Amino acid sequence: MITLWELGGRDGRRYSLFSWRTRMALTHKALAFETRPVCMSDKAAIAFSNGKTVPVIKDGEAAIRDSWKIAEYLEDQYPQAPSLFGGAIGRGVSQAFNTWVDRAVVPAMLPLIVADIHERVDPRDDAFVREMFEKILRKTLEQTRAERDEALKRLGRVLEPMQAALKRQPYICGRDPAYADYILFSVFQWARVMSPQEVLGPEDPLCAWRERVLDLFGGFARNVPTA
Ligand SMILES: N[C@@H](CCC(=O)N[C@@H](CS)C(=O)NCC(=O)O)C(=O)O
Repeated sequence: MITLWELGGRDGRRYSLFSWRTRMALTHKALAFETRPVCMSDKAAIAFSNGKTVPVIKDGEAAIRDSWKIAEYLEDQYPQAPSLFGGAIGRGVSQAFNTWVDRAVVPAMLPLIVADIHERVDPRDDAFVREMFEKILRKTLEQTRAERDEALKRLGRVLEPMQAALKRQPYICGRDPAYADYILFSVFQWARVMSPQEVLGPEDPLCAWRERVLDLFGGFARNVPTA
């Protein structure tokens, strides 16, 4: 049994976007796992990983931190299970996509939902989360709330290439979903779990794609506590 350490929010919410990549990867590979919710401010709980971020997994004696490293570990350790990358080229393209999502999509989503996130974190994380995000964004959470319309437009501009791609194929990975889908999906699941705002219009091809991913594995990602 694999153990996954991830962020726990109010009312059982699991909101770490990077941990959602790992959740989806483990489920794609049909690997059994249990989860341990941790507070963002509780670095002692994950000190064994020699780092300060989740996700972390433990598989037997192996402890792995960082969602990308975990995906590579699972692919290499469990080659008989359904592939996350579809070979060396797919692994390389997925790594490039991971970098684009982390550097372009995550920063575009953050200001839109950060105030809602703050309202739903574990109360013990309240001050830690406010301080961290206000430092990153160089503005108060209240300011981000006032600037949401602009943030939503910016997110739409960043996502336009994916809207175009998903008009041509049902998944980021083509005919069937795999790890690159979970990379992008994690950003929308983060929003879905922590913010009551709808960030995608009903006509957006990304909306239909998100619904398809939510339906995967018997509704694994759909049937969780959300905002
Ligand atoms: N590149 C890392 C990023 C992990 C990350 O930033 N995780 C966040 C939660 S979603 C975290 O643990 N933040 C705590 C902190 O920065 O103190 C990955 O892909 O796993």
